[in-house]
Amino acid sequence: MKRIKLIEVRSELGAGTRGASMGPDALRVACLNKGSDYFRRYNSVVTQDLNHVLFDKTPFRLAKHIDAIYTVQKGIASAVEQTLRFGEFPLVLAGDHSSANATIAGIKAAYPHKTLGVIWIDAHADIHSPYTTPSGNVHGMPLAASLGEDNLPCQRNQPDADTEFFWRRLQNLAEPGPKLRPEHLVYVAVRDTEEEENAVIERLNIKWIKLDEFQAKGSRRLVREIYEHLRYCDLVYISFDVDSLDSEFSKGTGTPVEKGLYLSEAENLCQDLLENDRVVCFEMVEINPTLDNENTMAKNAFNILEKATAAIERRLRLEEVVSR
Ligand code: Z70
Ligand code: MN
Ligand code: MN
Ligand code: MN
Repeated sequence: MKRIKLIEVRSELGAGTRGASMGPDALRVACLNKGSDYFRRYNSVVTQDLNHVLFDKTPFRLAKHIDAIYTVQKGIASAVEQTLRFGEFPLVLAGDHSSANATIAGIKAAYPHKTLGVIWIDAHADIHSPYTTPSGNVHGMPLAASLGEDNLPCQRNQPDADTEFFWRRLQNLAEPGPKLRPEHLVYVAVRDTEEEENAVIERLNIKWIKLDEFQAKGSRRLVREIYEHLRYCDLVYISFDVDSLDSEFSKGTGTPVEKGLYLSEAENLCQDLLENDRVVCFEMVEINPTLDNENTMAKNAFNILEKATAAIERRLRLEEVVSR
């Protein structure tokens, strides 16, 4: 790949609290205040948002605004696919985490015959479906959509036919069928889950690295283990939800959760993960400046983003040398 391209997703339709659509802009402000040329260095594309529908009451109680989210996701998937086809590295800065289903679909659309691994750094497992969701917030569902999983053994809701229609569309975004296999998914720092999620994680035997294991082994060793687990994957996508950080550093997100990553741990983790040449996409989500004080969340996230980006750059330069 030649260079990095930023894909900015100013949507918050999948979140339960308002404001995450301003996350990418909060990162821009953090960049300007730091005197960094980050957002001048990279080309960026902004995908279509439909945030005006937030002023309407959604008929989809078990997957709020899923009709508009489907439209937003088509835009994200096509931007990610185009970026990869153009030989560039898509770095997605999104509002709410429902975007990740579209990012995954876009990667699979660009590389239909390759096996994709996903590293999910988050306080949450985001593996609910409309059949199990406690909230109806679609940012709690992207992995179930990508896996093609409904988790019917744990069913506790009965979505109506229209909800099911759009849920199938999300599961079949860009191309029909599941985009991800459960053995190719790794959770890091996930610590706030519901019973239904625990059950499906166990049934599918998904690898789950908890904080104490990360801290005991250290980033380097953990990263080696993660890539060993993903050894049959041709490509890897890394999804970074800022609520993976300890709540001390993440007041400016919808649901801060205690006992999370320290800033330096997140920086090292992202840096070590991104040095692997199978990584084709990185995403950062869920910054909500309206819940914050003095843009602290975005400042913290921007520092991580700079470290992550530097690791991608090192890799791209190496590839360039090798290909010459
Ligand atoms: C809960 C639900 C959630 C944030 C995802 C929470 C989901 N499991 N929260 N991202 N910030 O409602 O599905
Ligand atoms: Mn998430
Ligand atoms: Mn989360
Ligand atoms: Mn919870």
